[in-house]
Amino acid sequence: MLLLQFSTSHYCRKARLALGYKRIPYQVENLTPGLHILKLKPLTGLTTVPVLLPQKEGEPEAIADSTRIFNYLETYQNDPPLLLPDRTQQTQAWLLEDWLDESIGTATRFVYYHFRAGEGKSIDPSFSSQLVINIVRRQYGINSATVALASERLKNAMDILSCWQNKPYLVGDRLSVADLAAAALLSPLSLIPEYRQHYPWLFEKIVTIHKICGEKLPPGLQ
Ligand SMILES: N[C@@H](CCC(=O)N[C@@H](CS)C(=O)NCC(=O)O)C(=O)O
Repeated sequence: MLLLQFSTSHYCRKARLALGYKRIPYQVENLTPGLHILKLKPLTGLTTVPVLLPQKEGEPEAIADSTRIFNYLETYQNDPPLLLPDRTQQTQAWLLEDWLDESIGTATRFVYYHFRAGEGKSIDPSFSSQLVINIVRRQYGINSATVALASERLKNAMDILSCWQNKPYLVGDRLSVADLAAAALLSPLSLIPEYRQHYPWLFEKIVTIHKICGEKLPPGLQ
């Protein structure tokens, strides 16, 4: 299998956690932001990574979107499962996964790129890094007002997810799509001191899940 990705994307990390959890061998191809559209548009009709290419006869040519990749991997190899046996719990896990994917992963992006352009500029002040950060900020409309909204959304998310502190998994008694989505989509916050100070439990969970999945720890937690 081949995973088309941006090396720094938290949505690509989400797909890698699932591949790692299932111990499915795969390779990655790192696309260049901007040029990625030329490759992705004809393949999937979309412009986003991750995209998984199973490269096997009888399998789809390309699967775009991290949630679809979860579903595909579950049918490709269901052991160990990403889904929970109890229907009600699995519904809860999908609801959390969707909320993390559509709302919280985006809020993380806003807060992270704002940090990297200001207080966290020293992490990589190089011209090329700051250029990419500024292109992303412009692409997504990241500014003080939208970052304030995203920060509030993240604060709310931390309250909702704080139940995780007292149990190993977000839903049920084994790892699910909800845990993988949370560990990946909140991982960019590992570089931001304010989040590290206020929510140490979150980063312990992120480390644990990365270890379970055999995935390299995100920057800030290595
Ligand atoms: N919901 C999508 C989101 C993927 C996404 O936003 N990917 C970003 C990188 S983090 C991307 O490819 N952006 C490039 C673009 O939109 O052209 C998923 O789960 O795969």
